[in-house]
Amino acid sequence: MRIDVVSIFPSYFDGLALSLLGRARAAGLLDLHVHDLRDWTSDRHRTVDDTPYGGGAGMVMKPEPWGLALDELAGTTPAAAGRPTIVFPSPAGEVFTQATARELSAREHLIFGCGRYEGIDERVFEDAAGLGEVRLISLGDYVLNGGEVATMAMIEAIGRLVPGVVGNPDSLVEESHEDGLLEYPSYTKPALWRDRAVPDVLLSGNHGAIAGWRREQQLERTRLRRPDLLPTDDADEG
Ligand code: 6GU
Repeated sequence: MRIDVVSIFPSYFDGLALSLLGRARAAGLLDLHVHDLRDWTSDRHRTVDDTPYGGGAGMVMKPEPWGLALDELAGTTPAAAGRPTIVFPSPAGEVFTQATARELSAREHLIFGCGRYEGIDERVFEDAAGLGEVRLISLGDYVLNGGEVATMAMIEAIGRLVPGVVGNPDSLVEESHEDGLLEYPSYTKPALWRDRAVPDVLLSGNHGAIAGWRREQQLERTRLRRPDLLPTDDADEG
């Protein structure tokens, strides 16, 4: 998979050289390129923002550098891949979930456009639709200062689903959100720590009982912490 990121703060993405994703990049599984939006400006001050038409607080990102950047990067889509998917992190977008991560992990070429200030001139999104599939995606209902941290989160969630990135694929299936429920609690040695014992069933060697206990724990935690994730009880309706 090829991933391009456009940002006015490219050093935010230095962390992608670390750990699992760093290893995936070194192994050639993830071809990640980070770009400075100002490289597509041509004025002496490398200007990327201006005041909003219609007035209001803050600044808006100018369309011209974005248009040039996206034209150029869409031209780097691997020949076999067709058109890129262009993601603009935005609190006004669709909410990112594990299903979104799974969907985007199957793409050959992702381009992330990180906005700052009050956002990007709306025509950039319309214009980019001529280059590929445009997605405005939010991490959730709170406000960040720009798209960089959201892009980091999305790249990590997407990248670990690319085949080969996570060494043992079994470890992908027993996680929170993969089956629509929160993950069961985990324990390791010692069996007794600060007067707290590991649940007996986990020491029993009874695999059926362990699987049953883990399922109950998943349901109970999901009921307590994230009841919105549980299937609705149709029997109560109509
Ligand atoms: Cl994707 N961007 C910004 N600026 N704020 C956010 C967000 C994205 N998701 C949640 N808050």
